[in-house]
This record gives sequence, C-alpha cells and structure tokens, in this order.
Amino acid sequence: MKAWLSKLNADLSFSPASAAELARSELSGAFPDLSFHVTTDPDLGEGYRIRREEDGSFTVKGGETGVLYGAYEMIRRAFSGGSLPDSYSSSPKYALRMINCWDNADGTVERGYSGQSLFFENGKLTYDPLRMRELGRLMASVGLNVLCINNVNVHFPAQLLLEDWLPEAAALADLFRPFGVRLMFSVDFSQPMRHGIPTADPLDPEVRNWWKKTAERVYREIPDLAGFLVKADSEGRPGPFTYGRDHSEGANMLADAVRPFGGKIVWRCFVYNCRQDWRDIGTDRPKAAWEHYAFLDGKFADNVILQIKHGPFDFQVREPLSPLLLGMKKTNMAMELQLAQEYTGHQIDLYTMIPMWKELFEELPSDRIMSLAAVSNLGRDDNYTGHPLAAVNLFTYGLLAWNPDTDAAEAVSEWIRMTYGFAAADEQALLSLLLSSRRTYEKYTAPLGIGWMVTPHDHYGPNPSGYEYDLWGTYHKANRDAVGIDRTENGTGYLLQYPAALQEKYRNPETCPDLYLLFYHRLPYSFRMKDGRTLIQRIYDDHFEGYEETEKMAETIRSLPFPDPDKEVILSRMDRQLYNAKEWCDIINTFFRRLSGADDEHGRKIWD
Ligand code: GCW
Repeated sequence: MKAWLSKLNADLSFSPASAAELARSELSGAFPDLSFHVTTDPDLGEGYRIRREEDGSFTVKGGETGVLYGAYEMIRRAFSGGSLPDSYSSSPKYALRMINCWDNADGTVERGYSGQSLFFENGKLTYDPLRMRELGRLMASVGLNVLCINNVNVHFPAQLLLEDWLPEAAALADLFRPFGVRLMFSVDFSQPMRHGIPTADPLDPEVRNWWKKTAERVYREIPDLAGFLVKADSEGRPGPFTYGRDHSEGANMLADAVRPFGGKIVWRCFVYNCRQDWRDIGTDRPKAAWEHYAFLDGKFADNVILQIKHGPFDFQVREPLSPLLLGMKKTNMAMELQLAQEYTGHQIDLYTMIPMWKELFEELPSDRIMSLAAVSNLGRDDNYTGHPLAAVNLFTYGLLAWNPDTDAAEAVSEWIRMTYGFAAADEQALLSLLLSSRRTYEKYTAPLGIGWMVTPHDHYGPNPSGYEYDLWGTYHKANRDAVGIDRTENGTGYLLQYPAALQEKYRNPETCPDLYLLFYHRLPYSFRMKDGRTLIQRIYDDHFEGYEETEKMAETIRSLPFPDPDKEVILSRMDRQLYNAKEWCDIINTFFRRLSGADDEHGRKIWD
C-alpha cells in the first residue's frame, strides 16, 4: 500500500541517485505526455519555482530538494483534480518538519497503533528497503524532511545507534537522502556512563569530550544527520538535574558537540512532577513547563531548539496553547503535535486533527516557532497508519508544516481526492465527516476541557476517576456540587503565565469559551452557560450528541465506496468506535448524575 500515492506508479526497487533524479522520474511517470526541465539552483534551498513555457513544457527550478517538492506540488495538484499552474513558487515556512517515532529496539512502538516498528525488530536495527523508500516518498510528497527513528525514551540497546549500529544507520540515512529526509536520533543523556565514565554531568570535561568524540564519529558516517532529540529529567529519564545543572547547561553541552557539523539539539520540555501526591494542592501540572524553562530564556545555544508540546498537559483532546510557546522570546522553539492517537482514539475512532492544529495557530503567531514536530502514527501495518483514514493526519501535518496558513478543508479534500477519487457527493460526505470527527470525539469523552478520564496507562476508553488518586497530576476533583480546577489568580495561578489578552479571554467563567470552561474554572453543576443551559445539562447534552453523531458517522461510512482492503478495516473500526462512544457517553453521564443527582431535562436514559 502506498497510502495517498497509490494511484501513482513508481519503481522503488532501487534508490534514485538524487532528489533531482527522483523529481524527474516522478514527473515523467505522473505526466507521460508532458515534458519537464528540472534544474537545481542551490540558492533556492528547499524552495522551488514552477513555470509553464510557451511550448507547453514546464520548468521546475529549485534547490536540491526544492525540485522534489516542486514536482510533488504539481503531482498533488493534478491528482487531486486541479490544473497545473502557469507560474508558481513556494518555500517552506519551517526549516525542520519533523516526525518523531517512538519506536523501541525490541520492535514495539510506544503509543503505536499501526503495528510493530518499521525500523527495529528483536533488539536490532533492521528494515525493508522498499518500505523505507515508500515512506521517504510519502514524507517528501507532503514536504516532511526529518525522521527521528527511535523513541525519546531510549531503552537499551537503542543507544547503539550512536555506536555499533552506526553503519546500518548510515545505510538507512542513504536510503532516505534522495527523498530529502534526514535522520535524527533520540539520545540517552546518561550514555557516557555506558563507557566507564562515572557521571553524565554536562559540565564534566570527560563527559563533554565523550559527546564531542561521539558526535564526530556519528557525523563522519551520517554527515547530514539533523541532530539529536532529547527527553531529559522527564518521566524518569536521566538529565542534568541529577548533577544540580539546569537544562540550558545540559542542552548547550550537546549543542557544542554537534555544532561543528551543523547539527541541532532538539530538547523536549515535557518536564513535570510525575510523582505528585494527589493531596498536594500546591502543585498544578500545567504550570510545570513554564516553571522549568521560562527563566532560562536567552540562555540556550543557537543550535538548540526547545520542543514544546502544544498544550500544557499531554495531547488531550482540548487543551489551551502552552504558555511557554508564547513566553520564550529569545529561544528557538518547535511545537510538538501528536499524530499517534494516544488520547484521541487509538486509530480506531476517527479523529482528524487539522481543525485542532488550526485553532492552535489562532493564538500562536506562526513566527514564534521555527519548527514543527509530530509524534508518528506510522507502523508496519500494510497501510502504515493502522486506520486508513488516519493517514489524513500525516498528510495534512506535512502541508501545515510547510505552510501553517494551509486551509483545513482544502487539505483534507486534497487527501481524499488523492487517496480515493470519489464522486463529488461522496467526497463531500467524507470531508464533512472527517472535519467534524474531532468535535464528535470531544463531545463523548471528557467534558469541556477537563481532559483525562481515560483508562489509566492504556488511554483508550472511559474511566472517569482512573487517574484521580494517582501520581500524574491530572485531577478533575468532581464532587457532588462542582467540577474542574480554578486556574485563575484565585486558584492555581496558571492563567498568569499568559499574555494579558489571553488572561482576559479565559479569566471570567461568564465569558471564557465554553470548551475550555472546566480547564480554567471550578464550577457548580448549576452554573448557567452562555446559552442558558446548566453546566450539568450541557455535559449530558454533549455526550448524547456525541454518540448520536457517531451513529450518523457510521451510517455515512457504511455508505461510502471504499475500495478493498481499506473497506474492511474502516468498517470494523467504525463498529469499535460506536461501542467506545456508547461506553463513554453512558459512563460519563452516569458518573456525573450519581454525583450531582441532577436529572436530564429531556428524560433520556442515564443509568442509576
Ligand atoms: O504521556 C506520555 C506518554 C508516553 C510518552 C510521553 C512523552 C514517550 O504516555 O508514552 O513517552 O508522554 O511524551 O515523553
């Protein structure tokens, strides 16, 4: 399966010599009746210019990879029913458009819902070259250019990527290079200690030297490695805190090591107390990233990029924008998204993400960040993404990372047309279903921004108090009168981490947007929403609506002419989604009814 490129033939049995050669062969394969002049100009970098000449031929001029992106732009246009441009030029908004795989050396994928790893098996780096080319092609076709192949939780023996496995890793980098895709490795901050060095202290000369030598060796084998990705002092990972050092000291030490080779250190900011006592009301987890990093603004080296999850918690269905993304003015930042549907339906439930990403950019000026990263939803399944319709998230993520002004509906339609080529009415039906799928999922799961309420650890399906007395700092504190957390200055003070305009937007429960209400406020069930409904009624209504919308979605899905083998997977997952939506709807409504004692005004069934 070649996902959205299945209509496009290409011989991937051997590696193209260069991106320009690949561009030429893709164009002649896609448009056998047209002629092309593909010329490279290094000054154009990843950008390109397309021009239709008087004789009807096309000139595609760009940097080495720019021509490839130009070729795929033409292909995407034509294969999604558009016409080829007379003149068009483009270059990416963000230099690094990254996919982070959470693949382990044993072949499992942390939070993976598409089968085993594409890169690892039984403690070894091992891959099918053909699939690697297919993947490189998929990534290039939507402008993605960095692939971090191993989990940020670096479990042994994944450290060997920088050691014994370098030759195989270099061969993998060779495979991806013509597709404009550069590898990245997640590194273990304590890795020097595997080599007899008694410490990983970033200021220790021996440690610094070890990383320098290691970087030299790695870059000798893979000169265009994008850099290292680091999860430090986060959920039990080693990091600079052990040695009384701060994160700028840790990141800058690694940055020094990769600087001579043009490498970057992508340093994740997912640092919080994951051993919180639920009785401790002085700690509010969403405040953590700001508290750990904001005071370090300006201290990071110029080749360090702080990678910050889009929200202050952890990829919940609805979270406000992380205040850190607005707060750091003198630091390179990347926003981290998650294509893997950890909290959003495990690639069983339909959940198209681009409407959510567009909302983030309403509050985040696109120039504030210099890069986008997304946790991969890829795996060894034939269709790569487990659910064939989950491929829309990979596709649209690529378009958005190239240009954050990408229109959500246009991007999703383009994916549908490339993938299925339905008649107009079917296309429209699938488009509106995909665009509304996130809202539907949101309605039947945790209400109004409160988040969590999922089955612990697995994170699929409802368990309203599963995390309530746990260590993770994710509490809703529902009792018989009220639910939610006051995060204003009268409560935890989280809201004060934002610029004044956003504080204003969320401060007052009367004016706070409904969908964020319980993230920012603790409110009685009798609270009157803007539309006059009580809070408890709104919770019931959303849940019943969420389930009804899922039933309609299932009808639409059953009526659409999906080809095999997609059809079978889509239909069986839709049945599982229906079951899940019903469980969520009934359990959440029952949970709140038992607490509040409030009846549904419309007399619908809520269990005693
Ligand atoms: O919340 C957690 C996920 C972990 C993940 C972590 C992270 C890779 O449940 O599986 O670990 O986020 O982002 O580091």
